[in-house]
Amino acid sequence: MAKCKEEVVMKKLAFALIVAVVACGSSYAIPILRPGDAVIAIDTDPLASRSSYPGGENPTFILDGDPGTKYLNFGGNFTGFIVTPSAPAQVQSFVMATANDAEGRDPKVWKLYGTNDPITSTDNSTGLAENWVLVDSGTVALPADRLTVGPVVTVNNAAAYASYKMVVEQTKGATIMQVGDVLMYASTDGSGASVIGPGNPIIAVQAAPDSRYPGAEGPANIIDGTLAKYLNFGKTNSGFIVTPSIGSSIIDAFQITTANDSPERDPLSWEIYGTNDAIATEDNGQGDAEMWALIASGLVFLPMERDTVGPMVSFANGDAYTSYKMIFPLLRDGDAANSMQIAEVQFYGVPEPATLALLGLGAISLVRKRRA
Ligand SMILES: [Ca+2]
Ligand SMILES: [Ca+2]
Ligand SMILES: [Ca+2]
Repeated sequence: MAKCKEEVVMKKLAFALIVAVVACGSSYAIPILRPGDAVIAIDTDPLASRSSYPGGENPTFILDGDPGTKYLNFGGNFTGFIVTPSAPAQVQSFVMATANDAEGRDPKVWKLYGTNDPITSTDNSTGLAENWVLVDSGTVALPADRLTVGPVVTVNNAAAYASYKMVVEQTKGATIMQVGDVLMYASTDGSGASVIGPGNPIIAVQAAPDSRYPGAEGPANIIDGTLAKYLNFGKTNSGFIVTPSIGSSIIDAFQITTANDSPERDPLSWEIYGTNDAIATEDNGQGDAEMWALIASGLVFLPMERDTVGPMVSFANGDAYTSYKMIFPLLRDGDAANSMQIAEVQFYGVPEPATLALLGLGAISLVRKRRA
């Protein structure tokens, strides 16, 4: 663990990019992350259920043909239901009716799954106990009007299934999901009788990633150059994936700036992984859609002071990567914290030669040669 000498040279490049050059052995380490780099939030914990509903707003109320009674799930995005029609059916369209209030809670992005397994998932579980086939997915444009039947949504489905799972991946924006009624049809145009109705077995489910952040406190804030923070309610094992626009690089140090409040939310342990794969993980995903190599891990003792740059943490690494994944398995006080948060992160390292030329850093070596 060779400690870098910090900021030996400051160079202002022609295009006004200020690069702090850090002498690290015989090589030059520069800040690798820049505002605007592609960055997403992740949490490596498994999918979990936070599904719950009021007793008088349980999922059976979407089967009663009365939009005035609704199913409301406090879990919000990724909540839904598993329903078993009286007989296996080939669902090829569905219709939803809006509930009485709060348009933001309406379903927007949906996924429909089918199974022929007996349903063993329990109410308010993840609904993953069966083998599910993704039938189709899309967006439903429910009307702003309340207690109103929405458009017929066609489902591309070639098979009959004994049970269906409808998941609302996104509401219209609220952190609660609700819907007045749901009807499913064997026809493609909503004609005929609904294949689901009163008396069919139905349970509430949610299989949600642990990663989630407030709209104004997203992962882009870790490289925005300001004290605006990134906060993830996933707490432990949350983090980010970043693809530096600087290109392929070899990193061997990082520095974290603490956020404005709540020191218990500060990272305590860290892991950094590298990949040369294109990033396929979605924002708020589990960060496992690529092949990752562990570069280094350890503890970081961040200052109690808020909005403060922490220590330079160095590690041994000789491998170049195009993207990095950093997660925080432990927080300063994970029991007291409701989230993980940091204001800034910077990686230090050496860009690949092609990138160095692009940055004009060849000029720096020339200057040094003349002095020698
Ligand atoms: Ca109803
Ligand atoms: Ca920031
Ligand atoms: Ca977590």
